[in-house]
This record gives sequence, C-alpha cells and structure tokens, in this order.
Amino acid sequence: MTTAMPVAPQYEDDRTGLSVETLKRAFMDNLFYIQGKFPQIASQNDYYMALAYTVRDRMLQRWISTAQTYTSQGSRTVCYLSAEFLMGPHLGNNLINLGIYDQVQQAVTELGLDFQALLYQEEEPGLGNGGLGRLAACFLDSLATLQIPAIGYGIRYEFGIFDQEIRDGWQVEITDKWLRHGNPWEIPRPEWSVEVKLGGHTEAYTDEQGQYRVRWHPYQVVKGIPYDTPILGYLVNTANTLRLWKAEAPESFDFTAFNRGDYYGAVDEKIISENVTKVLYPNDEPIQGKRLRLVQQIFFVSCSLQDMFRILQGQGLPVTRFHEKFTVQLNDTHPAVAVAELMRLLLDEYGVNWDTAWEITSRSCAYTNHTLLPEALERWPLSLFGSLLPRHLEIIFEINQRFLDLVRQRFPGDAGKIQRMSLIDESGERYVRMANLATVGSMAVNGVAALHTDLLKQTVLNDFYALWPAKFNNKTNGVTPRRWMLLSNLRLSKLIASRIGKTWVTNYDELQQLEKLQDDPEFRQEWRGIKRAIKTDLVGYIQERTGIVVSPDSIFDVLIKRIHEYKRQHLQALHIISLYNRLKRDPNLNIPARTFIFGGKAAPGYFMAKLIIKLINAIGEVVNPDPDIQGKIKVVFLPDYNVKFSQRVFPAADLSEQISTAGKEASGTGNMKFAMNGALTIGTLDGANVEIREKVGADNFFLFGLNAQEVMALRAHGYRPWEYYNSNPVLKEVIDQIAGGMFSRGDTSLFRPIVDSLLNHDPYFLMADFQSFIDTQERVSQAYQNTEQWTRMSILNTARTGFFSSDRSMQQYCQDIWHVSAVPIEVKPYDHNQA
Ligand code: B1H
Repeated sequence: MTTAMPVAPQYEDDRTGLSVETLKRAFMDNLFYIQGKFPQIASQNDYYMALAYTVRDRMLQRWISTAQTYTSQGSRTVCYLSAEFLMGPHLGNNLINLGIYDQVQQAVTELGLDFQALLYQEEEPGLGNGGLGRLAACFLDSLATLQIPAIGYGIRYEFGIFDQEIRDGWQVEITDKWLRHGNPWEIPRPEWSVEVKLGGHTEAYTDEQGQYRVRWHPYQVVKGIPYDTPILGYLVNTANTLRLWKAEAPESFDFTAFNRGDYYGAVDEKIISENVTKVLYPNDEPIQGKRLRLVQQIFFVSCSLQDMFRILQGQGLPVTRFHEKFTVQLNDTHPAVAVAELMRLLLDEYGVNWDTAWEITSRSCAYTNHTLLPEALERWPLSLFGSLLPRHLEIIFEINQRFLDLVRQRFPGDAGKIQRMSLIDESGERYVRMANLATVGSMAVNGVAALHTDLLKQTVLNDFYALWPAKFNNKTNGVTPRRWMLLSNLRLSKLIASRIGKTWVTNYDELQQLEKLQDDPEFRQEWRGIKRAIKTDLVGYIQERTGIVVSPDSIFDVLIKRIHEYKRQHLQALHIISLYNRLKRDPNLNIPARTFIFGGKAAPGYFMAKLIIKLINAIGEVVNPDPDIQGKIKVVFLPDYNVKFSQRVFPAADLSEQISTAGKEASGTGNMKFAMNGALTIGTLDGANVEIREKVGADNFFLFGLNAQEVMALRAHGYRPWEYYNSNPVLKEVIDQIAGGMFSRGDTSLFRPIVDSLLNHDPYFLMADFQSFIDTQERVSQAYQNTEQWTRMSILNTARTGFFSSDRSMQQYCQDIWHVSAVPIEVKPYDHNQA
C-alpha cells in the first residue's frame, strides 16, 4: 500500500509498552475488545484471556522481526519433528522470558486481581505423555534463548493427555478439553495448508525424458492446517515457531461426494479426516500398532516436510539444497517415516534421481533414540504399512536392498546380521522396523544419557554401531532453567541472584559459585527457610486436593512420573509398608516424619500400572489415620500430575525418588529438575542418575541397588525372586501383608497380580533391590536429622547441576549434529506506514 496510512503514535504504544500504566490500560482494552466483557460480568477466564493477549501483543513484534530476519538471511534452520510437545502453561513462561514478570504482577494487582490465580487459570496444552514431550518443549525454549533458527513441528491434538481423577483409589480418565475456552497463543495459517495422501496404489510410467517414474493414486487425501505458537527466548528478541498441524477434509473431496448425491459420505469423509488429529495416544513407552497412530505420523511428517519445501522455494533455493537449509531431527521413531517421505517428495514430486535424493535425505535427518525397552521399539505390520503407504513401502524396500548389499559387502556371509539389520523383520509376521529405518536414513544417531548411549551401542543398535561407529553420539538430556527454576521457584532464584547475580539463568556454569556459600550459615538458613515456605504452600495444596493433612517439617519424599513397572513405584510402596511395620512395633523409633508424595498417570490400558495406583492409595488409607504411628508417615497420591502441578512439587521436595531398574530408564529429566531445586536423590545407577551423581559427588547422592551390568548378569544366570522372599523376613512380611488383604479389607485377590508378578517373575528386580533400598532409605532418615549437613548437600546439588540445563544439550546438538549457529534478531519498531 502506498496511500497515506496513519503515522505511528509517539506515545507509548498500547500493544508494546511496558510501563505499569500502559499494561493496565492494554489489559482493560483487551477485556473490552477481545473478550467483549466489562469487569462486573467478567469471569476469571476472561481476565486470563485479556492478560494473555496483552502479553502476546508484546511478543508479536519479536516474532515478526525474527521471521523477517530468517527469511532475508536465508538462515540454516533446525526442524525438530516430534509427535509430542508438552509445553505446559505459556503465560508465566512468556512473562519470564519477556522480562516483565514483576511489572505485570504489579499491574494486575493494582487492578485488584489475584495474579497467581490468573496464571493458574491457564489450561495447559498437554500434548505429550511425559519426558519425551517435555524434552521437546525444553529444547524449544533453549533454542530460542540461544538465538538458533528453529521450528518445532508436531500435531495439534484436539484432546491431549487425559485428565486423571482418583475415585475409590482407582484412576479414572477424563477427556482433556484444553481448547474449550479458546487458545490465545496460537495463530492459524490456513494459507499454508497442505494435502497428505493415504492408501490406494502406485503406477509406474516413463516421463518425457525417458525416466522411470512412479505416480501414486491415493484412496484418501487429508488436509493439514498449520497453527503457529511463538516460542520466545529468554531476554532476547528471538521468537521461534512451534507449528502444529490440524487435520481437516479437503473441500474438493466433499464436492465429489455431494455430486454423487452422497451427503452422508461427504460428512463421513470430513469426520474421518478430522479424526486424524483428534487425540493423543496416551501410552508412554509401549506402542500399540494402531492404524490411526501411523496415520498421525505420516500426516504430521508429510505436512512438515512439504512446509519446508515451501519455505525453501520461497527463498528461491533449488530442492537439491534442502540439506543445506534444513536439519531435520527425529524425536524418537515416531517421525521416522520422514526418511521415506523425504525420498518420495524428492523422487516423485521433484524428479530428483535416487542417488541425489538419498544424499539429501541422509544428510538432512538425524535420529534421537529414547528407549531400550524392547516392547517400545516401533514396528508396523507390513500389510498395514503397505495398505496405507504403498509408495513409501516401495521406497523402503529399495533403501533396504541397497543397504543390505552394503552390509553383505562389509560383513560377508553373516546371515544373522542381515536378518537383524534389515528394515523388514521377517522372523514371523512381517514388520517394518522404524528404528532401523531411522538409523539407516540419518547422518547421526544419539542416545539421551551416557549410560543409555553406551547400552544402545552394545545392545539394540550394536550391529549398526559396528558398521558406522562415527554416526553414534551421546547427548545427555537437559531441562530449561527458565521454567524449572526461575518460574517455578522464584524465591530460590531470587536468593541465588542476591549472591551470584542473575546471569546463571543463561550461563549454567555460574551456579557453581554457590559452592562456597555452603559454609555460610546465614545463607544456609535462608536456603532452608525458602524450602520450608514452599513446602508449607504445598501442604495447603495437598489438603485442598486430597483432604490429607501433612506437616511441612516432615521429609517430603517425592515420586512423580508416569506409572510404569520399570519405574518401580511399587518398590516405594514396599518400603512404606516396612517402615509402617517398624513404627507399629516401636512407636518411639527415632526417625524423622515422612510424607510420601506420589503423582503420575497410568496408560488407560495398562492394568498393572493402574493396580499400583490403587495399592498406593490403599496403603494411604490404612497408614494415614493410624493413631499408633503418631502421624510419622503420610501417604499422598496427588491426582492429575501434569506440568502445571509439577511446578509446585519439584521445588518443595527434599528427596527425589529415581528408583528405576538399572538399564531401563533412558535418561529421566525429572531427576534433573529435583536436583537443580536442591532435592537430594535416592536412586539407582540408571539413565542420567549416573551423571547427576558424578556431578554432585557420591557423598551428596543416595545410591542403592544393582547396576545395569549386574541386572543383566542376574537375568542371564537365572533370577529367582522367591529366594529373596524366603530369606528376608522383612520383605516376606510386607509381601504377605499385601497378599493377605491388609490393604484390601481382607480381599486376598485384589493385589494378587502384583504379588504373583513379584514372586514368580519380577521382571524389574524389586526383590533383588529391596534390602539395599531399605538400608539406603534408613541412611536418608539419619542424614536428614543433621539439618546443617543436609542443607549443605542441598546447596551443592543446585550448585553442581548446571550441566543439566537444556542450553548445554542444545549447544552440543548445534555443534556436533546440526552445524547451525546463532542469528541475533534486531527488533524494528512497528511501522504503521510500512504495514
Ligand atoms: C521416553 C518414550 C515414549 N522414551 C513411545 N520413550 C511413546 C515412547 O506415545 N508413544 O508411543 C511415548 C513416549 N518416552 C522417555 O524419554 C524416556 O523414558 C525417559 O527416560 C527420557 O528422559 C525421556 C526423554 O528423553
């Protein structure tokens, strides 16, 4: 437009200004113009929305400047493909990263509103199951903070992870309607919609140049619409994009059905298409092999890759430079079909030859493995895969043939290797192996903790490691100190800042300066005072949610994570019962009071996990009201564990339970959040616990149990859980009490599956680790009584865990895998004349 436009106002702009007065005016304006409400009738949610829009306005300029800069500079960009992004509430985090938390708090308070209540009003986008999805969210925060051009690509599930209620001790799942009040953080971009083909058949033909080509005639087409959310870095101008795809029916398909007079067919088509992004599969770790899940995968992968080609072409670059412009990180195998889809786009849509297409693909993709659990390694029945993705299956066969030729050349006569490394599992019903596809099609493969990467090389991907040792690398996970310290533990962050300044928030090494303060009694006292204040807040929350009264002077012993047998929540249950037995016998036993706090969701179809929840609640019902033990033990199962709730719990913990069977937990990230917030860990040598212990020092970590080698050896030599039961009277008593109905009002069948599993198979070695766990818990109790010493250990945990900042993880990915560098953003003031 060249005609005269209004000139930019000279006074502080209501959409960008940061003074308290301007913030107040902008907030009231948004209440009026966006929510259409006036204070007398405005709901808490109206106020939340008005505030969210006020904050979003202040991000938009940065977001647009960032996009302009990346476009004009043609910046190399990280594309992080993940089926899950567990972002947690945006509002508080955006305030922190914008650096306007205090002003906004003041503005809202001066308007007579409860600031914390408004933050709490936000319905969190629960678009993930657990650690894997939350890791993706931490990575986006760090990438923006490091000013790295990055796009997070995923799925805009209409229903995220279910809400959990506890009724009569059992988990009940409630649909997560997170979008019901609208989502102020996203902007739909229908103009960048793309189409994804499914089903049908392929047809070979020869093009005008005499080239062999393939045409795919799909049975169905689904339209993907991108929804963008800005991801702001901490105190920088960079605002990257999280782009999530929603599925809809393409209009053209409706019309064909309409023209046939098939109204219901047309509507069906619409419903079928929209189902694609309806709901997140709520299984953490084990996969289910459902057709719709594969549709979700190809849907978001194809949308995202097509979007990258649109960007590439928008910058006037040829498709053959794809790998220079983009690096595509596959977050586990859920997006692994990207290898085949990128090949297909290059071969069939852009007419690139095979060798060039393969070169581009295998130089673009990199794969992160997150699990060694055999049942969690994704495989798709060949028949299902081929019926949905006939062209991709052809391409996978071709990749496989070429790949196995290479293996035969390198390892002649090794038929076992061929069988194990093939992209197709032919041992029974045929399957496509997604981990093998991802490994073959990637330039780099990484595990998520040092031990995990070692085990990956030694076991699951050992053959691939022998073939391509240089492809394998470790990238230990991290968590963002913005959300997990600044935002969730503002009081501790302020204490730290009062002594070492504020720059530790982005220079994680600086936390080490706290080490010397361990000797400062005044600092220790302040440290303890903060912990106690936070615990007192949690006491109120626990009472509100469960009615259980607990003491802030007890040890807050916390086990929060998805419920899974390998994570061994039931080992803690056994410990509680043994402690209860001791106290019943000797009520004057000299041990500090403990509050056992649990939280976590079980996959809806995972019977044993649900029974473990019931067992924990059942123990609480017996123990909590028992006058004999004088309130020395309280057992609390807090319902509906999610990001929002976890932000209250990590800072309040004294003891972090990281008790998985060694070799089973790839990394863990909750373990890092606890340690950074000054909780001590009781844990096995599993996942990142190993590195946490190395960093904080063995004296400041409560180690127990078998290590991964010992677990494997015990399994190999024939493990007999019965023997532990027979030879350990403490353990025997506990098991007999569960079996005998002590926690089920005499019902001896209710917990039988747990007892039987432990006595007969015990695949996660609870019986073997029991005594070591009990003994170590006793050491914890003793250590807690030395208050000064405990505080020192707590300070050292915070001081020495800066390494677990996701900034460090992201720097390592950038250097070793992605080869991208920072692109600082200058914010141009909004110019009405140019708009
Ligand atoms: C992790 C998963 C996972 N590993 C399948 N694997 C899923 C697998 O919906 N699915 O099908 C969902 C999730 N999640 C976790 O990743 C590991 O167990 C943790 O140890 C690790 O810290 C986390 C992040 O790397």
